[in-house]
Amino acid sequence: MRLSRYFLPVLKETPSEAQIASHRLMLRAGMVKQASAGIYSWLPLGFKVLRKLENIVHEEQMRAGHIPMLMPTIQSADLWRESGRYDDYGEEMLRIRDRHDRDMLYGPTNEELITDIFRAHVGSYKDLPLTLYHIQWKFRDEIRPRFGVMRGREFYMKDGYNFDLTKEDALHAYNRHLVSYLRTYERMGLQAIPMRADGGPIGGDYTHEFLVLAETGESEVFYDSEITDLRFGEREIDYDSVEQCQAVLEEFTSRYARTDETHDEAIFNEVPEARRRSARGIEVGQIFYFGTKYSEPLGATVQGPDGKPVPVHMGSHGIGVSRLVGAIIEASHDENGIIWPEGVTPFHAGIVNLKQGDAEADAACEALYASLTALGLEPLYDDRDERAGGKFATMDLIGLPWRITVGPRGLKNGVVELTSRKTGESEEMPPEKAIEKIAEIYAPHHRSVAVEPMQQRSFHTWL
Ligand code: P5A
Repeated sequence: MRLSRYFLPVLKETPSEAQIASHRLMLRAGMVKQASAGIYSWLPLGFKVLRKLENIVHEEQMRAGHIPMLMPTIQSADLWRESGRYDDYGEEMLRIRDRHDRDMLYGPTNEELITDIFRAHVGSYKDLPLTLYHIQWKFRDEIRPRFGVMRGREFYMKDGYNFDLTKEDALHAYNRHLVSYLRTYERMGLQAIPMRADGGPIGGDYTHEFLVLAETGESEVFYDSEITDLRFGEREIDYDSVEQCQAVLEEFTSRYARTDETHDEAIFNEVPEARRRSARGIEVGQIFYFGTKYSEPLGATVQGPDGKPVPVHMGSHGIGVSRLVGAIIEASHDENGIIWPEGVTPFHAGIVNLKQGDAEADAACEALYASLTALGLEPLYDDRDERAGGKFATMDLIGLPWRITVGPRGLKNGVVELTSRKTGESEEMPPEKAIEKIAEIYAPHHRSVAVEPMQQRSFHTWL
């Protein structure tokens, strides 16, 4: 993309309504624009990051064997009356009446709708296990929407639902989600710690939230500092293996880590004092096991091996995709702007032409642009007729991990400059070498998805 042809409405001034860094930077970098309280338009740069996160979520869900679909945003109130949640959900539910006076609502979550689909189409235990998911906009009429996309009213969520014959099978689905979430967040450059939490309006008393530690986080958390040393890393996992998934769950949840809702001072005090931490965190996901809470009232049963109908055991599992954009920035920025982790950056590298209009500099930039593009990478070329300082400030603000600076003086010596946004370190090298380095850096993020051929096909149709 050439910046002269892009739509990147960066702001010079810091918007006064933004209280935290991620909100400020998303507005300044022209990623979002508020449409009304807690509701945002995603401008091209923000939309690109949102799509990158969405793709990572799809890849990791399919890798775990979960099946993508799409449910609507508007739901009928009738199903929610069947589960008893229509009245329970309270003011956060946006209720709508259509022209026929039917009660509708903008879905805050989809347990009822998916259970209705299940009961209509699945009748035998032989069709289990089954996990369906979608990534769709949700609406919660939060009393205090704030911090930009972090606590929105309209927000983008991946929500998945597992259906199993027994509690044991459903707990495997729970563990499988925990493993796939650990992978998902690490690919986004984040450490998200699973912590025992409260079921809230979704229900069940077995649930973990995933928290990114950050001073500006809305949740108060208590944990054993040892937990921050754990990494999922590159390990291979068989998602069908009950033992392997259970082992990961045990590794990541055996140390004390709880949100304030479930915090227990007496148990916490058993952790050696030097390792006891209380801090704040951003909740970027939550997994639940709630048994037959929805399947019983909605009559979602299957015929068991003995021919008798049994209600299925269920759980639901959510990732806050739009909130993650803010969480990543909160975890990765400095005084000059955003610093995107390589796995989610909207463009792979920026090209800054120090002397637009100089034949040699223009030609070198065009050649770099063409080479990066040919490698399947997306460069952002600042081809505007602006002074160098302004171009650098924009690149720092929008946070691309790598910048190639091209100027007539360097070109005389056959070099360009490659700069890391994270460390600020620059190195001069011939243009071909810069391309080679960037290609090497991004190679791991371009790995093909190791999923079944069938799933791989459906995955590719997503891109
Ligand atoms: C699990 C999936 C659920 O709704 N039902 C379907 C379950 N869980 S949850 O914890 O309530 O939400 C899942 C994740 O969505 C994000 N989230 C939000 N993001 C932005 N603005 C909001 N107002 C908001 N509310 C929830 C969180 O990341 C949460 O973990």
